[in-house]
Amino acid sequence: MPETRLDGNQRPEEDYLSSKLLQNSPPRQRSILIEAASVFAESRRSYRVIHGSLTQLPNKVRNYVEENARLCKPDTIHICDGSERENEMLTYVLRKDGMLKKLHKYENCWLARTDPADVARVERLTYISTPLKRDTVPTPKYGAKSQLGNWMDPEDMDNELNMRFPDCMKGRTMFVIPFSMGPVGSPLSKIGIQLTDSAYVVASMRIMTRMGDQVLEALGDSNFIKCLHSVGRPLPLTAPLHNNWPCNPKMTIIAHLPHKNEIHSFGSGYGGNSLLGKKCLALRLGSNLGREEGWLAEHMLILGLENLDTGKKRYIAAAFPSACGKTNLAMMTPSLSNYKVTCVGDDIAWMRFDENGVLRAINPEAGFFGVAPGTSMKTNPIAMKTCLKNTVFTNVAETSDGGVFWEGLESEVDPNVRIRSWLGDEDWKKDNSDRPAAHPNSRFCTPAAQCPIMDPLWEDPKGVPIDAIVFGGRRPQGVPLVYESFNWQHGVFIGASMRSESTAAAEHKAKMIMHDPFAMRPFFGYNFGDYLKHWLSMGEKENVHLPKIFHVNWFRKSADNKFIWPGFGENARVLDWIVRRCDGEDIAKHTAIGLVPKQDTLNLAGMEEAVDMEELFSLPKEFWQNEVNAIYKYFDEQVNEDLPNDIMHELHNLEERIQAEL
Ligand code: GTP
Ligand code: SPV
Ligand code: MN
Repeated sequence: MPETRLDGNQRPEEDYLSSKLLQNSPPRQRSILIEAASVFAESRRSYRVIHGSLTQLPNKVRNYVEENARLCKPDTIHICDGSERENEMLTYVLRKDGMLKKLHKYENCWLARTDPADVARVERLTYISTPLKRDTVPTPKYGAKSQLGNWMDPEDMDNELNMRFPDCMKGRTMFVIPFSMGPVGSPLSKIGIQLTDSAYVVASMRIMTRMGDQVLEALGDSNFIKCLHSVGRPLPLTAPLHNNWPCNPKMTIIAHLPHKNEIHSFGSGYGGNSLLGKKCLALRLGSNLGREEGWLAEHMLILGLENLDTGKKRYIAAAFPSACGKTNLAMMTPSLSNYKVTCVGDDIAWMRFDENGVLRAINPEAGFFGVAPGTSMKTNPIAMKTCLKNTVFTNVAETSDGGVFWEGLESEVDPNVRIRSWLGDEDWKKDNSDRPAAHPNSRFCTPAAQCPIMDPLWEDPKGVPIDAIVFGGRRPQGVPLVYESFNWQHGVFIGASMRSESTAAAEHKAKMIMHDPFAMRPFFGYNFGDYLKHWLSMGEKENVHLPKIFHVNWFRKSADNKFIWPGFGENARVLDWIVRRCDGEDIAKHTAIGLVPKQDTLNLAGMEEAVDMEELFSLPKEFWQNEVNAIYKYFDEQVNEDLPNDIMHELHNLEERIQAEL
């Protein structure tokens, strides 16, 4: 019996098997009939399975694959097993297609350059479709456009998807990627099946998730999250590709159907648009599952902080918007020698209270998709050491000795090498080029297990106990280095009122201060008002240990437009203050916006450069009045009737304190 399935709704061999004709036939005739059926199947098949076997898939997975093969009409199907051999095959194909180039300077490292029109997440084309609009987004006031997500009616969504997916994989291979977000088999993990026509996506998912046979075994007959992805460029091509990178920016859509646990992504091969386990599953659908099942899916790093003097270890989760420092903090080399940082995760945290009331977090990912520019031996030596083998670099510049280059590596690159920019400019030089060597959102995709400071518990299915939650963003003005919330509810308010300067991680061009509550603005899977209620409800649980909540800002600038705080490893001084607060030390003083370090309680011993602490912690009254007004306007216009009263109450209180105390 061939294992290949048919292009059509029926499976003739099964029709035959179940038919009266077959049942009533004597055994010899029966076997002839079965053979005839398989020959018939062979003649009608529209694709070949070139790797793996459909019959070995759990039934639900097989049906999902076949259904979408009929829809997308790939030439061939490749079921990923996650093996080393398979990866070699894939990189071979990617090299042959001109999508990957080997970086000879390092071990098993690759460079991909995308179509310059496909370089970041596309927030304006990212949709959530639910029968009721209000389940996805609050209704904005005054006819304003929602900044808290894009909703689409399910029927319209159906039409949009039907305009794109039929025949979209013609001439290509459909890869079947079974992947687990979280350790395989952990009760906290979720399994997805991604179908994609991009081998680059397979190579990346292999690094970013646990992928392959063991996932199918763990899945068995259970349900899974359905993730369909196509670059949207069937063969033969009707227009040439740029950089051999297939994509279809005009038709791009990233669609989420939480009520069906489905993701449909079309037209982009880049990062969060195409690696569907990451933002789509782990955050957008994840936050929905978290609400239903009583946990939190957050855009947060998780780090361990050990005090080497006392041996005491704490875990911290921190939410900063995209390209605002999560990877750097998660891998930091502390400038305080009595601390050691270990990394649990750099982008996403799934957290829930365990039976003892302890908030436990897992990192659902298995790799880092980190911002390359700014990463150097000086700023983040751990990331540099992590990404020099088994790594796929995307849109960085290359050096003539087979290495990589990006902004921030100027003093670490051999001055004799020539640089080829991400756009292919040969002999790129800073002084005679008006464009950067690497795209500002260029990335390294590297296995977490390679990171020299991974926490021993990073794959513990129970998760690590969280003592502090930290919010932060890029705030050039007005926001101090660190402050602590008065309590959980005030902490939730601080998360809700986060703002940050836009970055290259999405399509926003100008540098502007955007509201980015909980660093989740592009990633909310459901109505932000309900999300706030979910967070507030955690504070009402009985017999739980609530983490303390803080806000940090590494990015305050002085009048001459320079960062006041040196950041990176020096941020350990702030973490030190945070964990000492968790220990209950009397080192905080009240201000209008929260608790800040008492005079001389931030450990500044041995700092190389003097920092103007007064400026760093100053709270200009006018700035904070404007801030409060901006938050009022945002809550009123954007969250409107869905804003919980407790949050409005916190804003009133902040306004009053600013009036009275600043
Ligand atoms: P995503 O992967 O997009 O979610 O980003 P991220 O939050 O992990 O940001 P990442 O750590 O990659 O940092 C983004 C940029 O900010 C890089 O260019 C860093 O060099 C820079 N950066 C990170 N931490 C600091 C800091 O403490 N101070 C300063 N000045 N820059 C920083
Ligand atoms: C982010 O933008 O927050 C990222 C990169 O982590 S991406 O995977 O493209 O979403
Ligand atoms: Mn991120």
